[in-house]
Amino acid sequence: MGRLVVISNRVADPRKTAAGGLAVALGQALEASGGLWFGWSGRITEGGTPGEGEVNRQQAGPVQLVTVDLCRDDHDAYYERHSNGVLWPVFHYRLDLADFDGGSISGYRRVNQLFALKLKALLRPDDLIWVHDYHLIPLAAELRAMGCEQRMGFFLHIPLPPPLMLAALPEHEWLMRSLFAYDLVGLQSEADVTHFARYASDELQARAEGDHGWHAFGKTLQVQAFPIGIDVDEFQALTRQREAQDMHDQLRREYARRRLLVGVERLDYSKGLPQRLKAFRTLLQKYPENQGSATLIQIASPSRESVDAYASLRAELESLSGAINGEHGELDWMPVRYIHRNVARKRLPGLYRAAAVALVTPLRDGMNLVAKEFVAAQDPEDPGVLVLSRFAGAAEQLKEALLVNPYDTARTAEAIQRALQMPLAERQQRHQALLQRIRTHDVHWWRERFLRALQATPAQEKTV
Ligand code: GDG
Repeated sequence: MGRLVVISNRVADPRKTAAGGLAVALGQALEASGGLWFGWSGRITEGGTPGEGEVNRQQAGPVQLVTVDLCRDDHDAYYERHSNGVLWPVFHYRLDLADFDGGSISGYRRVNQLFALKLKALLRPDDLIWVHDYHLIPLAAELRAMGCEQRMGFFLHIPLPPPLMLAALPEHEWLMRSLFAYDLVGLQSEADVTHFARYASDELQARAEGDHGWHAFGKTLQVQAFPIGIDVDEFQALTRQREAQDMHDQLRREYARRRLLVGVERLDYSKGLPQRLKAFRTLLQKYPENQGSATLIQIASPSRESVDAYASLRAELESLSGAINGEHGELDWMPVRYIHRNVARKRLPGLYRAAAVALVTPLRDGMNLVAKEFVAAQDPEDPGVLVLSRFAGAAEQLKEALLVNPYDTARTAEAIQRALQMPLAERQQRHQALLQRIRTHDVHWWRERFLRALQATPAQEKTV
């Protein structure tokens, strides 16, 4: 394999554990090839010129980290308004939350051009290029326009919606056409691949070619599902560490005679948090044995606070958890422990392991790694139960979870009750099957499968 070049909006130092499984997994592949990781520095410069940015270089062992600063205008337009204000909601089926007028296709494109220009100067002819996520969809098209002929792959971490939903994007044709500048596009689930196929044939008049190929604009693009996983070994090692064990022991002591449920996510409207709290409230109302016992620890870590939809969601969650505690709380017990703060990664496995039930109930999610982390952290002798939304990409794989429709709060409450009462033998059986699945399809499997498929793409004319 040639040198691997990874491009993503944010660049993490793979040597730091806080970076998480994806950074570690990509870091390993980058290390093996003496690779390069390129993206935004996280720095915003005041008063800079749009379309320009300082380049920073740093060496992390054998891996080169190269980042670009963005001026305030570029950052707002590309990242906040277009990527997070338009693309994120549309790709999560939330046309109602997309701020189409506030979006900035020109800012989005300008930053992709800036990245392409800075990256091009660093590329070698035999590099293997792997671009990540919705911020950078047109990057390959920009690189091709500058004459780059390397193999290029793209992985979309979020869902790809059905064609008529994508068609709500004023520039959908331009955006989807720009995918044809890649040699390989990886999506999280088979549902996403089906949506791509329908879009490609209906809107772009592309022709299917072979098992995964789509031919249009004189090019063939391979499109396949590569469901992302976690580093199970790394997460289990984290589970055995002191911080996680202390967290676990402390919670087990505190909840010795109670039942603990857990939810962990960024505070995001895709994650179904209000629906989850409502289902939990129904659980307390409908099954009174949970009164004084079932406690939901909900971590909703701060995210994208400058986007309006996130601020109103935050207010809604505060009001709902306050209402549930007001209605059901007792002098010595509160049903919802709602935490709008970031929890240290080292403590998460302890929290997962102490819980009898995890509620992973997004309205739409590319994959959802929390579901997999929860499974990895369980004690196989006495495992907790995963309640999982059928609308998470992970539901295609994790069939032994209790699958729910999060919009149906009554049935979700029933599923939570079933989870709380599940006999040990059934819990063990389900957990064993889930663990085997996340182990076989871990993040290393994902990375290797993607890179192998990228290398195997046929050589062809590169311009689109
Ligand atoms: C996108 C897609 C896809 C969460 N709160 C805290 C914290 N986390 C960690 C979790 C997990 C990660 O963040 C979240 O990953 P998810 O997969 O659940 O969700 P997104 O952030 O939306 O990720 C998603 C993923 O990309 C990968 O392709 O699965 O569908 O939306 O690792 O543990 N970590 C710490 N404190 C927190 O408070 N330390």
